[in-house]
Amino acid sequence: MNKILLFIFLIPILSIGQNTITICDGDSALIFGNWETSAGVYTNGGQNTTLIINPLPIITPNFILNGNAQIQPGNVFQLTSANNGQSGSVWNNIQINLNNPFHFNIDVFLGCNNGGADGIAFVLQPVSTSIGSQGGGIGYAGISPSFAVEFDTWQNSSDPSYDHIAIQKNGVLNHNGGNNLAGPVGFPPSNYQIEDCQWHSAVFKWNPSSQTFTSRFRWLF
Ligand SMILES: [Ca+2]
Ligand SMILES: [Ca+2]
Repeated sequence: MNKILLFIFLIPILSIGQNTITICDGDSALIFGNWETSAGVYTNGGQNTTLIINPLPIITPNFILNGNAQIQPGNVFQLTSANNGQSGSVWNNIQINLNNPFHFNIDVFLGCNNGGADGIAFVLQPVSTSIGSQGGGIGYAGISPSFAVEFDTWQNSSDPSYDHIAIQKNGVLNHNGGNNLAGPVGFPPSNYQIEDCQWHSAVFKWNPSSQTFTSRFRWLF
């Protein structure tokens, strides 16, 4: 079947040594030796740095769009439209420092048709801002090293029959091997098909002190 692909990636922003630093809400920036998360002007006595928390991340130059990805009104990245054979990615071009925490809360729209595919993934990777994959690869197949939270809406060989979330590493989507770090888990109730024409909230959170990554997904409306 010729399937459409949806996938996403947002790498948190880290900027050092600039007079003005813009970060996404939830990220942090190193300013004069301290990791700051609040907007404001920070000083070391002779030098000032302004930190801006950007509530509209699509207007920053740090996001790189590939394939069929487009910016849509309402601060939205559309990775693919509801047509066959599409793929798209959005990467942030500044790498995050995992010695520091991040907490991203994004909204996800997974379509209106259970016959659509293949899903979306939140991916951390240091390789490139121009890579991706199509179809059942959900955009991150073959990217190594990488860390991906997939929202898989189409059953492939190792997938359960229902839509699911799983955490996979190194661009391997097989849920039966050692690259499957968590899941797959279905969407309640009763392993629901998630293409419900609704926006959903997804949270990705990293705690370097406890070395714990947390992902949450819920209905917004
Ligand atoms: Ca589905
Ligand atoms: Ca799949």
